[in-house]
Amino acid sequence: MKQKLFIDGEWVSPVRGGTFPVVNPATEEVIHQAPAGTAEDIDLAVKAARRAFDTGPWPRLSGSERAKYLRAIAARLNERKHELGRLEVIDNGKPLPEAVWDIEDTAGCFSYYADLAEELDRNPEEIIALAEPRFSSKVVREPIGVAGAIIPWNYPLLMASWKVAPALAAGCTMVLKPSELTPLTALELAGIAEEVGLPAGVLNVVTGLGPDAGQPLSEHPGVDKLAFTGSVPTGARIMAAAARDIKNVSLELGGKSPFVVFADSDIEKAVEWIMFGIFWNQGQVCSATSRVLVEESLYPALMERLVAETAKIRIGDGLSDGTLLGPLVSRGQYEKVLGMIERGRAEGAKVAFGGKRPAGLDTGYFLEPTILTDMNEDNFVWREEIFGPVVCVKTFMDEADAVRMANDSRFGLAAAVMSKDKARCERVARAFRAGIVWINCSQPTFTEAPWGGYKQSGIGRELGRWGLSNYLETKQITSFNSEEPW
Ligand code: TXE
Repeated sequence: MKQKLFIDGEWVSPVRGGTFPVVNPATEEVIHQAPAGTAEDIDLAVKAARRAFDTGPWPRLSGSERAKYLRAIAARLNERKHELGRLEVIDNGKPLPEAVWDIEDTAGCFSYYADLAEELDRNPEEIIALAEPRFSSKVVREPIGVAGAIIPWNYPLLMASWKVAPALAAGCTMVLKPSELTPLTALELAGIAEEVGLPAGVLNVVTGLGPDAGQPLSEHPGVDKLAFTGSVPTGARIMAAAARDIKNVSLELGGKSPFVVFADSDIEKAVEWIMFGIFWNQGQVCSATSRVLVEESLYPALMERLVAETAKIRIGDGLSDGTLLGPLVSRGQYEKVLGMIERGRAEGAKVAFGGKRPAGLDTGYFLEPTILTDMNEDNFVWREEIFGPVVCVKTFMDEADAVRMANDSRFGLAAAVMSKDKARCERVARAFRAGIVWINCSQPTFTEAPWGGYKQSGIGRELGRWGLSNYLETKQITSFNSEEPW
């Protein structure tokens, strides 16, 4: 495990020399002391990224040349996926197969943006048709500059790749600040960048606490663009900091994503997607299927099957064979989720399953998979992001009722609908006020497709070509081509 920050191609100790403990959430043991970067380290990192952008080779390389580095990073990630997956498990708590899957997706993200970097060479400019024939105009895309990325703890390396890969593909340089809860794999990514010979200053990784390292990064005048994934209050703080010198921002914030299940649905399939949607990654997923809306006539049968299947989930250390549900990421998150369940009960919700620490697991931030029912629409648990393995189930009367309830949220990240009636699925999909909509499934995520939310779920889109656009400026170059006077 790395002990130092990665700034300007060098491994350096934080200027103030501090560290912070990294805890394995399954055992509650301190497994590492990570370097605690502060404003001084952020300043050094931003200046290094600035030099690398303003005078270094990186933005001046062709897209195909940059793609070679991205592919080399992808190859190293794939070679080390089991080792990096284990590191992710002891840092975050997720089951090992999920963690290895994350690393494969991370590598896939670097490969995908390598393709898009090459495509930049194939389409270097776009000619614009002008009504005025004496002029001609073309549009070129250029890297936006120095990007600051602040990322969360639920998919530590994968969330890094959603920002690092498109930024590097575009020709930007970057300062990456991982979550203090899961700093380990971001430092490994820095090691991989060093191994593949990425020029100094192109990728800098500064670990540290949010207010000590994240805040100075969001306020630094040398940063041109901020990309953030995390909570709404922190996103608002970052946006306010960015407003001071009009930095470009993209934000991926929370969600309270509905899954509308019509009565003609196959119950087994519905149960499978609900469980995948809310228990995968312990429900610590921004797009988690946290509100299930079931057509009234299907409710008793669906609940019976959902409770029966949920009872079979094996809870334990993510490194143990067969674990399906690991611990929550931290004591803070564990207490927050338990507190929310209590508040939901106090406001009238019933616990159909779970709701407490599993018997026999006295150490670690373990929580039973939890199903809540019978809450009012104004119940806290129905309205607020829980970010744990807790699903709220309610009934609806008809399609209009379902759409109204689904959209009655300050969030709009994702939504899903299940029915055998294709026309109805399409209609409901269009009616959802959400950036990601699934039909007859919930959660599958593809690097090629745009990811991001409506309303308070954020601004902008990651992944796909939209993700690359986050890191590109658009420039028009217009020429006057006539010998006649204007
Ligand atoms: O998030 P924060 P936390 C939600 C989820 C969770 C809650 C709190 O509901 O329970 O947020 O989690 C950095 N300036 N999501 O406290 O604070 C911080 O160091 C700049 C949803 O972990 O948003 C970390 O790197 N940066 C979400 C990152 O912000 C600051 C994923 C995220 O932390 C900062 C995670 C500051 N002032 C939590 N303060 C999703 N959408 O996927 C903190 N940070």
